[in-house]
Amino acid sequence: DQPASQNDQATSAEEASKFSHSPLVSHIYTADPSAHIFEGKIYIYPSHDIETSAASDDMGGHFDMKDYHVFSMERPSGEVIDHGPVLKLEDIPWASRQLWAPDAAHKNGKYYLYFPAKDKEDIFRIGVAVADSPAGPFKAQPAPIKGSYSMDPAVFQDDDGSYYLYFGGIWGGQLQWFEDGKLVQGRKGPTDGIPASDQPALMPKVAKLSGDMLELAEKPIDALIVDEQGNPILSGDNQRRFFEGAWVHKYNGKYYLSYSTGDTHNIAYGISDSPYGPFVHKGNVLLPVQGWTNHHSIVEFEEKWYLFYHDTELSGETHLRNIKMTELRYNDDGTIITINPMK
Ligand code: FUB
Repeated sequence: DQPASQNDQATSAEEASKFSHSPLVSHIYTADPSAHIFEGKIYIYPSHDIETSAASDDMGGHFDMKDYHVFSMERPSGEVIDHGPVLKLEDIPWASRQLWAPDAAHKNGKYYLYFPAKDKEDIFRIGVAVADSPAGPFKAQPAPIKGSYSMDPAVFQDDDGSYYLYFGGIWGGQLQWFEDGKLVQGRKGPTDGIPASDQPALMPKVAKLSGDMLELAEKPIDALIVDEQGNPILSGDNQRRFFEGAWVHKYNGKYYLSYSTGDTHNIAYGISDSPYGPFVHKGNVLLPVQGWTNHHSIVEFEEKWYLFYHDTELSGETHLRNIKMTELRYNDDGTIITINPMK
């Protein structure tokens, strides 16, 4: 009934405030946290931000990361253990620079780290590295995943044992340079290839992973994000269109695709009956945080849901971020209660 549920919400909000606004770690800068429950613990796979002399630009040159750390916690608000570094740029044969937002998956006793990096031609590709433990160390495959491009990989494991790879990001993520999976020659800048504002926006890509988790089992297709009328979100609809940082989770049998809107700094989401979409846009999971980028993951642990995200509280610099977590709650109709990180 109404009063009880309002009370419940107040209690949850107080609990949530125990973790929100506190960086999970402060000994290094971390960003883009992808969280999973492996072996009964919370594991977090973030980017490792570092100081750089690279210039700040609309292609994200100032995100110049060179390795990955993994973190674990026995429970929310528990001690955070740093297991890194677990994979270094110099040990990835095909990569040249910029280890951006990773994700991880588990299958048959092996752990897989999916990560973007620029190849020797300075084009983002997605690689995979394998470990026997969720805490690594991870060994990179000799080449990137065939047919992969752009960045921000996220792997969703469905209840039937299928794994789906979502990826893509515009501007510095280079998604706008590709058509039908092929690099279009001559595209160089952050907006070369971005559709006109009255045309459908570029969408995140989705493909099933192969049984060995190392390849795409099919050609990536658009994970379409549509409005309530079923029309694709338009390129000029900056408050709702996909920019980067796709994440998929399942709640009450429905698939939720959440993502960053980039230059409007929201984490928006849509809901679908299928992991391929179309995802009907429903609103925002998270409002803008301190810093330009907004990047998140959503995971269930012991029947509560958590949002992992980052901001720039520790440094005040967009490229030196710190990961955080807070509780995430749903309305009775399955929509997500928007989190305002500034409150
Ligand atoms: O961390 C580098 C890039 O910044 C990520 O890949 C994007 O999602 C944004 O957070």
